[in-house]
Amino acid sequence: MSRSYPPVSIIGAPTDVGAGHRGARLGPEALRIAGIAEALVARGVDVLDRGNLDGPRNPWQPPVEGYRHLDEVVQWNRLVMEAVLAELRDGRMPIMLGGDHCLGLGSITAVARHCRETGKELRVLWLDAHADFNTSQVTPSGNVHGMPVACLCGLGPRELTHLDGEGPAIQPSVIRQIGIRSVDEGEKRLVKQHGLDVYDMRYIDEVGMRRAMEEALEGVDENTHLHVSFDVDFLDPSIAPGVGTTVPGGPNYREAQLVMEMIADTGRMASLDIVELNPVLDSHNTTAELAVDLVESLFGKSTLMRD
Ligand code: EXY
Ligand code: MN
Ligand code: MN
Ligand code: MN
Repeated sequence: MSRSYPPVSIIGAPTDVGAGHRGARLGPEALRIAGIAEALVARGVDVLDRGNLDGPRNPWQPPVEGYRHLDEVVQWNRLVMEAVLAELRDGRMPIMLGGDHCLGLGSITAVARHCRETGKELRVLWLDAHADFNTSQVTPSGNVHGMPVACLCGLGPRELTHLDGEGPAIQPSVIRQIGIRSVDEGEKRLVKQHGLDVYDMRYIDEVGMRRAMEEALEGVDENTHLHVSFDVDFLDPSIAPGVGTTVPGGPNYREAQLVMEMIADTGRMASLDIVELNPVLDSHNTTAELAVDLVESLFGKSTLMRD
């Protein structure tokens, strides 16, 4: 029996204020051109494309006290938070098209608030080559796309850790990080200190993607709101060159599909970010097309033979 999905709202957040390369601001258009909306409609999903949010331009300045473009990052994240929360309150599934990964902060702050309002248990799957757990003290770059998980857990400037005016959005215990293979030295100490649940590539090599995902999804049930934050640099650069921060040794095509298929099997995904796609670095939009292919699997495409 094929599954039915809640209505989806696509929200474009075209900015690279949190990144060290420019170009992720073009991500939403590249994903639209790769046919993200049409692919979901073909899966029987009701899709509304809300267009793009309109935030500040990228001033392209060096970091100040450990953060680049903090004011702009705060403004973009407020916009994302409000847009995502409005969709959730309307009973829709927001798909936030970044933009760089600093926007996961706004998106997940909204999701966490919605979970508090509805009594759902939040589980965040952070698919990424990076842990994104830097702070201004340990960051090697000052780029806020390397910090959103830390900010969500309360480590960072108050404007970001209290984005919705309340406390930090989440506890580290709600996060499962998959595909990690690049963590800075100071960041590593923080990840350990805060007990993040990390399924790094070494672990995936040793036990296989299936078991890693079974563990990451353990405990997900009918009361879970599953949020997927998909940083496209999660994928091996040989299949996904269109990102600013490639790291070799990521999941291959089938491993990535399996991740998405196992998420689809839970039937609990209720919000999604697709971030860090940089069309300037892509070749013929192939990375965007791969991202759309994987989104189709998130919506049950590859489970066809098991229906
Ligand atoms: N850890 C590095 C930094 O903080 O500068 C690189 C972060 C890249 C973050 C990306 C997109 O996930
Ligand atoms: Mn809901
Ligand atoms: Mn990231
Ligand atoms: Mn990354």
